[in-house]
Amino acid sequence: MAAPIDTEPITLTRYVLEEQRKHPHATGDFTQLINMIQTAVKATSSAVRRGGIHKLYGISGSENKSGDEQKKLDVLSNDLFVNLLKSSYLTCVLASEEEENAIIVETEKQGKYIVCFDPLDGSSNIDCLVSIGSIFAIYKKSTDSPVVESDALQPGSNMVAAGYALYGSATMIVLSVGNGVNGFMLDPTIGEFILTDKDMRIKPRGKIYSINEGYESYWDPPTKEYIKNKKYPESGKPYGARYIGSMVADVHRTICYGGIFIYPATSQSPKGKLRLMYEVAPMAFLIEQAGGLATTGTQPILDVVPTGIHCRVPCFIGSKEDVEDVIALYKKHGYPK
Ligand code: P6P
Repeated sequence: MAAPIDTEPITLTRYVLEEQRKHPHATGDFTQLINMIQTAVKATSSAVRRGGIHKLYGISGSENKSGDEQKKLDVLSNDLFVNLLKSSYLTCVLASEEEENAIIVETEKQGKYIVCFDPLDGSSNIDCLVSIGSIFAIYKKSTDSPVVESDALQPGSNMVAAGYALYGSATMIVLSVGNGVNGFMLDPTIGEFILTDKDMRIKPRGKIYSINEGYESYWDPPTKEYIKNKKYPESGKPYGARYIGSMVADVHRTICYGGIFIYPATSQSPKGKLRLMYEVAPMAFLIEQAGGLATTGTQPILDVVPTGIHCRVPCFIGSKEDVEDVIALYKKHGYPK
């Protein structure tokens, strides 16, 4: 028996519209912007799920039988986000993981929003069907001067909204517009994102740590001591270890189950691997909106002023008390050096 059609669905569009009505001066632009992002996610979801059949997986520049150029999924997803955001007439700067320089939207199409995004994060996992995701952060242009790339270089504390799409066993958008965190599952039968996880909150302390243990020899002393404490606690049980290697999936599990996700500085990458603008800062915004914490070890992630659109930062994000343990260890080891 098919589930009955919900005649009163709280769709993502309806949720954002209701949030808009809480702001008397709202113009409806933000609602429209989220709708454009929704469309990019729906199209990316469709491509990800057809990937193998249409040879969209990590093959670059291959040609299908009809000679059409096959785009890699991450290139296809980037094209979708760029084209839909530009054609919204609501954006002025786009900073994408896939673009070396920020895209300055042509003057006649410019709007007040700046969107930083990783269109398909974890794309190295595509070919083995591990869950991947899209991540986005939304800012407002804060100057009246002509649009330049540096308009995007704002600290995460200026963020207007952030979200991610998880292309997992289902496709889900997790979004915060600064008023808590809500999860919306894509119902493919109606092509709408439906509110399924209202007011998502992260536990104050979890029982899971998530880090790539293969790089232990490269970690700094606070990280080494922290993970040792999780594996060999002075009292109580050790934490469980979970690492998918796809940030959106690891962070989503952390919000759902509690615990901590870590990509630390290493001797090989002193600033870590993950990028601030379109990976770490949006996830930090979401985690803190859900009641968690996000630090570089020595500084709140949302306070970090970007030095460039692809700058990297170490990150410890998750349950408040777990992240506070990390901060205490960095202080104990005399950081910042
Ligand atoms: P490592 C995927 O390539 C990614 O950008 C993130 O999604 C993920 O968290 C990280 O890199 C995994 O990196 O070095 O552990 O393979």
